[in-house]
Amino acid sequence: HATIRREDYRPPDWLVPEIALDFALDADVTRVRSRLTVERNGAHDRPLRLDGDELTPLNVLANGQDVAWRMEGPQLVVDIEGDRADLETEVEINPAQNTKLMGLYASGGMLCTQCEAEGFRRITFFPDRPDVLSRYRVRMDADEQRFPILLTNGNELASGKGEHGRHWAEWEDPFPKPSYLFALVAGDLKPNRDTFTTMSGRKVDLAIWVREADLPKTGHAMASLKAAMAWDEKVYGREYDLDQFNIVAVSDFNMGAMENKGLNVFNSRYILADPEIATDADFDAIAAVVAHEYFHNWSGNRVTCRDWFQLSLKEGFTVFRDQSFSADMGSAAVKRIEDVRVLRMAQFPEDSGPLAHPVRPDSYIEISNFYTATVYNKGAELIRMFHTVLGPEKFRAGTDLYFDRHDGEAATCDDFVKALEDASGVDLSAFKIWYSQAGTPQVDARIDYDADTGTALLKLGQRVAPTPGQPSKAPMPIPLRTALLGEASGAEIASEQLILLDRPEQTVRFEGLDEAPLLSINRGFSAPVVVRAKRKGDELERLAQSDADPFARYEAMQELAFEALLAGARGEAVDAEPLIRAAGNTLRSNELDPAFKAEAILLPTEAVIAERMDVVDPDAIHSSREHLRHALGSALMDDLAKAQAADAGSGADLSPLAKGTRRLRSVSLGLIAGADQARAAGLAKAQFDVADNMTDRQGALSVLVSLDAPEREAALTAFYERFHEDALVLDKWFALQAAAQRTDTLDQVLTLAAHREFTIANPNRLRALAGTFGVNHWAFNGADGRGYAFLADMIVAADKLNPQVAARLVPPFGRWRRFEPKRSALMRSQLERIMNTPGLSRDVFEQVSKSLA
Ligand code: DPP
Ligand code: ZN
Repeated sequence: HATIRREDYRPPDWLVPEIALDFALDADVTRVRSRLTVERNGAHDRPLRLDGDELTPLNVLANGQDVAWRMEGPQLVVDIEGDRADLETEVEINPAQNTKLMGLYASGGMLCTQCEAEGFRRITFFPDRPDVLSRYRVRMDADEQRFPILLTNGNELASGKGEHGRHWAEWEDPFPKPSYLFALVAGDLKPNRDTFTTMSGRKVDLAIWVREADLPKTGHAMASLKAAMAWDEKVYGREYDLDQFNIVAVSDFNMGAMENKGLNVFNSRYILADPEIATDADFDAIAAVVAHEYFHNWSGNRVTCRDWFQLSLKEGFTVFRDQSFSADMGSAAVKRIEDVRVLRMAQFPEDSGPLAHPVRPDSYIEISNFYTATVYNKGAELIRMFHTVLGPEKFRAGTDLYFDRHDGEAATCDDFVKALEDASGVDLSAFKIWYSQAGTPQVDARIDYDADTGTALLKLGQRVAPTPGQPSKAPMPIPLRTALLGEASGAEIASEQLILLDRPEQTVRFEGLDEAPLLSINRGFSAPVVVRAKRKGDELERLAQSDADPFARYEAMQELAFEALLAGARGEAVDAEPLIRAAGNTLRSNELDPAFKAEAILLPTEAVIAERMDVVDPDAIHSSREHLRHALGSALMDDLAKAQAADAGSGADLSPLAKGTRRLRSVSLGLIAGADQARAAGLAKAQFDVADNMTDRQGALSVLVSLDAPEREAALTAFYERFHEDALVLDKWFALQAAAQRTDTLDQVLTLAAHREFTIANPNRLRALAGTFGVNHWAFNGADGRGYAFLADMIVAADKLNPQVAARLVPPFGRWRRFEPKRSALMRSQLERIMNTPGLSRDVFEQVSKSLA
């Protein structure tokens, strides 16, 4: 399998300013005829090379004449006379047998496409790279009864009836776009229609297309879309540019959603919601993903990527944009905590393991493997640092210039930074190392205080551990929002400043202090780093109580929890009292909102604790965490019971207060269960039984699944009977059981894998069972290695159908070097078993070979 390198980038030999596609659609045999207008790009005599994947040309014509052509591997190669030609090809494809879900495929009776990153080459021969931008004209022809709705990018020009019960439609997309943004949908769909009037007064027709029965569940997605359109006008000055905007929900989808120009295609889990079937977190995720895909219309579509190494140009920026949108729609503080939690759970392990890569990778074997937390979430943190350093006005001037300068172009990460620099007059060149250097920096901080002179010296140091291909690291610019609090007063005695740590070691001096300082550093998580601060005895407890920055306050609670958890995991004496006092004060506070309280008392996950251990012993980590849950639960039982009993009102109330109250209910229930299983089982079953919403129901069940109580089976059965016909809710039923903290979780997962409703062909179902189990730290890492064997079996089986989704299951194995020797060997042998499987895909090969390297 060949490695593609960023340094090998060359501009395309041939451009394709126009393409006309003609689809005779059918589930089993779809005929695709395409006519490309090709133009030689620069002076050269190289042939036209068109990418194909599992395609056989039935017919190739140049300027209407037969022409000599050849296949070189999967590529169609044609020698073209002159600098311009019309190149026609014809192929037949089989959507029903397309289990990779890339290109044109069938899902639940409809036909749909996924082309990012390299799926268009499975539909027709084309230079399938993002720097070839074309104007598309598309004709679709299909059986009217089976496929009454025909959609593609842009605007519809004409439609009509054909013979033999067929009908057709012709569309045109006026905006040149790369092939990865092409989309087509044909099916029996019904629209939820609405309109949006843009800031310049243009009316846009909006439609969300779903199966008729799902129409009542599209209201939240539509409201989110309209909010996102208004927000992008207000915050970024970006207006929508077509007369229509269509979204289609499909139930078989590799990703979350896809930003195809004017025709977003969504995994149905990010569209369909009502309080009966969707949790508050689902509602929030829908708003975020709808906004994300909409925001791509500018950050990704109008300005696209030159090559796939620049993926973070659109993804990091667009994640930052959707995070800011969600922050503005609800509690910014809680949103920031959630985003950092995701970063720590998904990105930090990536950055410290064998699959570590920079935000702008240098090489890949299969680009699908680089839709990662590093490219997305660390990429967003990088954009956030630009925003922090420049301030909102200069940042906005920079993005205005970026969109203006590169509209209609395929740009690079360097182009983005250059636009920020040119608009702001600020030199950001030092920050570019964040694009190229992998690994999470560790910042060490210590304060030396001299009471006589009222002076404090903040001593900072940084280092980045080696990552694959990058044995030695350079210092990085790390912006740290920092303040000092008085040890006695708790007041801010040195107001917040932005410290730029850009050398290996640095000292910052504070003067005129009249009391000993406490250090509040990396407020708001201003840099994506690990901070190790040398703390005084009760410093964390004081910060947890007094810090005015909500993130720093949360962080102090997390650090208190870590101190206890790590001591327990190492077999040392545990002092849980500081955390118990801080959590008690948090629960009893009249100022803090319930959503913040829930975040603050939530213990770090076992996988995150493992990240902090030199040698991972999952049993020791699990028992340490269980002990701490027990200690917290017993000490705070009354406060927790009160929070669990709090009335959140109607399940239809999606206000921040109602959502926060529900969240705190279930988090409290989890801690109660740590101390008193029987009491928790009773409370959980009651919460489950009276619930009028999925948040309370799922929250109760997520606690019950780990208990040995009759209520467990009763609730699981009731849940199944009520919801088994709803695929998205059934996914929850599978996932909840795969996440259970029990000694028999693997056995239950094996039983579920044989359940008649389980299938590896549906990505959501596979992720619900195998994906969830893979991140169930204690169960997956069972000492006998059967968990490893199960996941390896799943990867091998899924790889035969859908390599992209199979490869996503590999990362938990990448931790093998960190584990105690027995588990380490067991994990490694499963990786080797996968590696030795005949016919392994490029996707899984890359992830497994890198994990073993
Ligand atoms: N659909 C994916 C996303 O929006 C890839 N573009 O992030
Ligand atoms: Zn995206």
